[in-house]
Amino acid sequence: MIDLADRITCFSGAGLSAPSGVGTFRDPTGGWWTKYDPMRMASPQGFAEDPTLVMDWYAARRQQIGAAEPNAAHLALAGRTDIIQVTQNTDDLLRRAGCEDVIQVHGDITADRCHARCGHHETVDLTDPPGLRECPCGRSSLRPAVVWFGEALDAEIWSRAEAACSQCQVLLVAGTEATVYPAAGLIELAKRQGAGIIVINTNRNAASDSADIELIGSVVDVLPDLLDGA
Ligand code: BV8
Repeated sequence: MIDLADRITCFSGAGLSAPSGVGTFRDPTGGWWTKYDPMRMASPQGFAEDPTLVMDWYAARRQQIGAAEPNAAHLALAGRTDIIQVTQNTDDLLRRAGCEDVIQVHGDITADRCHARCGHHETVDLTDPPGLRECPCGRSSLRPAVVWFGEALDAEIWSRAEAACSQCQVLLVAGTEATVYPAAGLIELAKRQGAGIIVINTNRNAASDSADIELIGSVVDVLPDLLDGA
């Protein structure tokens, strides 16, 4: 199916970065994950309630990502420049593995932006992440340049993700529980347009029903074999 396809898209989630030691939303690796509910922390309400706590939660996640290295799955995907990368992950591991263009539907944890959307946007040092800071515009605080629960996705990024998933002949669904919308809807969109759906996950889940082929296993074991040689 992959060898016959000219247009392949990979739609990935936290399971792609889990082997690099980056905590997922589902099976917390302990620490910050067990103490705080990501649904609360990654929301405007949570930020309004306790902005310092939210920025400390992001600082812990940023340090974890700063200490992480791209894994064999990231590298296998980077080796296939013919595959379009659409990811829910906000980390920079696909980029660091060599992917030039990653469509990040839920934003980018390696940068902060003005919460009042004045336009200010700055990269942060993942190894020494900032805490709560005022935006230079003086009207609001800086917060991670990610999409929180209850926030709209970036329209331009979303339309690129929709195009990549509606025009592909094969959609790889790698390491996602497929429960967060509208992102998870990309799988059905691809299926409706006739794409072959290949799900790679350590367990069966919401994406299983859409799978034409379901490969149960870790991305670091499955993807290098699946993708070797363009
Ligand atoms: C919005 C950034 C509207 C932040 C994230 C229906 C339609 C539209 C919206 C909704 C809807 N129903 C509900 C909603 C609201 C909500 C939503 O979907 N809620 C869910 C929980 C029900 N959606 C939203 O709020 C979205 N916005 O709808 O806006 C709007 C419109 C106009 C104007 C205003 C508003 C925004 C959602 C984005 C939230 N932000 N991330 C941050 O990171 O801090 S979501 C975040 O969680 C991730 O980005 C990702 O999307 C999600 C986690 O999911 P996964 O990636 O799948 O990871 P998870 O941990 O769950 O699972 C890991 C998987 O990997 C597992 O399957 C595991 O088995 C597997 N795995 C583990 N290890 C491996 C592995 N697989 C293979 N190999 C391994 N080694």
